[in-house]
Amino acid sequence: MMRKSSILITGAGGEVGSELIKILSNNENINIVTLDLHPLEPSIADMVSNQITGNILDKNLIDQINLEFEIKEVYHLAAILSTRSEISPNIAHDVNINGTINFLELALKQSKSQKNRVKFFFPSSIAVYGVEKNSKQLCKEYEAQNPITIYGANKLYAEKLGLYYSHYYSQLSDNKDFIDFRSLRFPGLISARTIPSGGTSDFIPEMWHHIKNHDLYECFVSENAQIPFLAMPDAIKAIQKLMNSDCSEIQSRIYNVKAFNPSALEFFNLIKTHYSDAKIVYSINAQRQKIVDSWPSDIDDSLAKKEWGWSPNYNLQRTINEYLLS
Ligand code: AKB
Repeated sequence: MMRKSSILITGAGGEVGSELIKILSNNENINIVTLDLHPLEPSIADMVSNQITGNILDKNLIDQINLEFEIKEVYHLAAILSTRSEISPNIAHDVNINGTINFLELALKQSKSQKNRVKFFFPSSIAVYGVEKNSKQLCKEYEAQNPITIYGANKLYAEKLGLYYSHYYSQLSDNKDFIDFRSLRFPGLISARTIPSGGTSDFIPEMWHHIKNHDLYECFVSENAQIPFLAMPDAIKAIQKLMNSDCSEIQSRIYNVKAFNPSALEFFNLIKTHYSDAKIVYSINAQRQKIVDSWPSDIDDSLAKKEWGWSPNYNLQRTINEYLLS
């Protein structure tokens, strides 16, 4: 039986997955296979060829996927985000690490059977960093890798696993089958369509959506909280640009990307110029504040600019005026 040539997206129903599907499905020649714990929204489900509902830890299911499809690219987006991971660190480890290994192994099997390297996209995070509170360090990729969360530690180790499967897997044997691993360290993301949940960067997107819908936001961090962000269309653009780059361009394989980094107060003040009744109350959650304080207030994305020509389309003004308000 001929296996269908496909791309596989895990965590496909999430914020990033559903936006990625919209863009990738513009290419009619791509067979999109999705895996998510829950059924996709009908409008997104219509855009994919095979929707699989199941768990990324289910090895029998992954074996079936391996038999049925010829997978050219994996976008492994399924993960438990930082705040939720702190509530259940064991589950976070299982999903974020064992789940990732399951798909690295799948990509490896596919690379072997196709005799061609399968591309593997992994969304990493600014959570891999750990800096002093109020530090103004503009973190480069190799600096300050001292995460204080299980999620950050998971992301950092998963990056290392990806590099291992990409460059060194079975290095003692002659049989060198590798995958083609590529990863972005995403900052906070803001989408016009969805409100994230379970993350710690959620205060900025929550602020936007709560004020837009109810004029009020109860903010779980202080007005000075400041981390980098990216509008969702730029996150998708970055994934596509990285995945379409030639192997010779992407020497580093793991890259920071960001566009703007307002403090909570700065972001609120901008929202207020559009929603004059907007109100904010600060009801600080000390644990979540500590996590945000441990993340850099800005990151250096010059490596991505240099190696594969990364540049965001949306600065903060454009994000609000031309994306969120449109
Ligand atoms: C989270 O807050 O956990 C994520 C992230 C920054 O990776 N959005």
